[in-house]
Amino acid sequence: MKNEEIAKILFEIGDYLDLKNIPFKPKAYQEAAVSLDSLEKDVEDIYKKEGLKGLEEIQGVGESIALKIEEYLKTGKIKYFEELKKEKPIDLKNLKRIQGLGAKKIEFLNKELGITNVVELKEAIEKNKLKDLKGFGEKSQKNILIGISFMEANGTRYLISEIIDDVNEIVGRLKKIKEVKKIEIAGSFRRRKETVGDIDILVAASFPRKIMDEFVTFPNVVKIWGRGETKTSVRIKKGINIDLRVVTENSFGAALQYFTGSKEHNIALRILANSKGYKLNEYGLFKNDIYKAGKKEEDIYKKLGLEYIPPELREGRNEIEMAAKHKLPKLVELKDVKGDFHTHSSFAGTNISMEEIVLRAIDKGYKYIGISDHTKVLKIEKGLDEEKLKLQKKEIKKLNKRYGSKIRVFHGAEVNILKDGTLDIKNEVLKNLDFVNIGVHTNFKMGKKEMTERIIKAMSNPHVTCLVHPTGRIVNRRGSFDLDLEKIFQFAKTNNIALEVNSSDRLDLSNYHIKRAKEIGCKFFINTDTHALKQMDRMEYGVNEARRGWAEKKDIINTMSLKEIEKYLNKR
Ligand code: DGT
Ligand code: CA
Ligand code: CA
Repeated sequence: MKNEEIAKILFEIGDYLDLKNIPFKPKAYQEAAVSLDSLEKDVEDIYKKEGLKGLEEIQGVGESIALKIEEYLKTGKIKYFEELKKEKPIDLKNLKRIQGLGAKKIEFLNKELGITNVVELKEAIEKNKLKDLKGFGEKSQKNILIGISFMEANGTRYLISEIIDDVNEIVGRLKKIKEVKKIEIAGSFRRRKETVGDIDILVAASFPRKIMDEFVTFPNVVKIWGRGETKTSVRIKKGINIDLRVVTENSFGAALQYFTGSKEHNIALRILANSKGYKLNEYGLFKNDIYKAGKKEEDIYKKLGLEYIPPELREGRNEIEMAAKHKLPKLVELKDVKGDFHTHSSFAGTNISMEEIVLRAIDKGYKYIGISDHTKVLKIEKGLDEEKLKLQKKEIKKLNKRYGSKIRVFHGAEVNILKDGTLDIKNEVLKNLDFVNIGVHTNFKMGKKEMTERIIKAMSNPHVTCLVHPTGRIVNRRGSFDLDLEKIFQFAKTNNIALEVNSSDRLDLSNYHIKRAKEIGCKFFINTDTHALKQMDRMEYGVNEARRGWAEKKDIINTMSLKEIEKYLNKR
């Protein structure tokens, strides 16, 4: 699907127009980009079937943008975009990834200091040049530098959601080669790590050369790093590298184990194997040079006296010790999830109506669904005030009447935690909501003590159900608040406040924190934070993160039956 790549370009066109101080147009491009990115149909299909007219029916796409999409589909380029880039040779894409830098500031830095890319920006900061600029200063100079380091440290890794379509496409093509007997994705992808550095694909086959020959000609491949009998490495259009390894069927399980990693897990496993008189490598498990296992991964763990260890747990924490005692958690699964408590509707400004959310939830087989629009202070969307929440309550009642035999709709909100720890909706209204999510959306930069007190104060409100995206981090874009999480977790446990595992690019809480919070005894919601219908499907990423945090079904509140969850919510 080309939806995403076109959306990215439209977004960038908006940015360049913004730089040029052109009114209205930037927003139009960005709206079209968001709509294209969340579109479920393949834009190329739409164009093939319905032509330009079909494109114009996409929300936010008018004639001029439709023509540009057509041009891209036909030529792989948009001339207008190329010209804009030429006119303003600024590396907007990377500069914008730095936290705290928007188009306006970038334009200003370009005008004042001639900065066109990240390297030049860094040099300017090193020479202390930003500190005396209007609108910047010492503190913001420091923050920008932190933003650059964060980007540099994280920039070359990809979220699984960003690359999954490409990976599936390649695996699909490999499967079609008839010599391929078995195929698995190994590495960090199989461990469902939140970001992956490269993709490791493992194939069992007897004629590796034939497979390598075809692999390097796949349409997505843009560069060949190395090509051998058993291993070939390429780069695909998305920018990520793929290692393809071909092994024999007898070694497939051992190779899968080895290349799944993590390195730390493998080292610990090898030490255990040695202590039991075995030798373990990517070809198999051997005793006195005699092959004992290796065809199936499970057999290796079994022979070593271990319970099977799911890939998500293989991080070299204490999984081997627990597997030896047969005490691994029974990890939560996607199919255990019976509803979603973080969705944003058109009632507060998204493009999806409450009814669409409900229908989609029914479609997914959910037993219940929570609507949780933003409140007042948040101006990005039209944050709801007390009066609007009351109106929304009536609408939700209607939905429950209409769809009550299939699903229960819960009315909630995502209420802002203000700077002083109070909430931006009055208690008398909070009281009447079915659930109350609270989250920090403003004033991110606070001292650790202050921020911790702020959040704890907010959690002290008796109507609160769940603290959403507790640390504020966004993978690859922004670090977490300065926060005493241990305190927050203790308080949440004592006061029965749930914590969110947010399935969007936030992945917040992260797996380390989930594991720790679980040890303390906290409970969680896994939510999608949906702003576009398609995003309701990203529940699996939150489930992945929860699994990596050793969470079981009983730790996750939205795996309860409808009856149980009604009781749970009523207890507030
Ligand atoms: P990534 O790609 O950075 O997201 O992380 P991984 O875990 O996929 O790492 P990668 O692609 O370098 O290697 C894949 C797996 O191969 C890794 O998880 C474990 C195994 N492996 C690689 N190098 C070594 C090594 O030096 N020793 C051991 N024991 N295992 C290794
Ligand atoms: Ca890898
Ligand atoms: Ca690799």
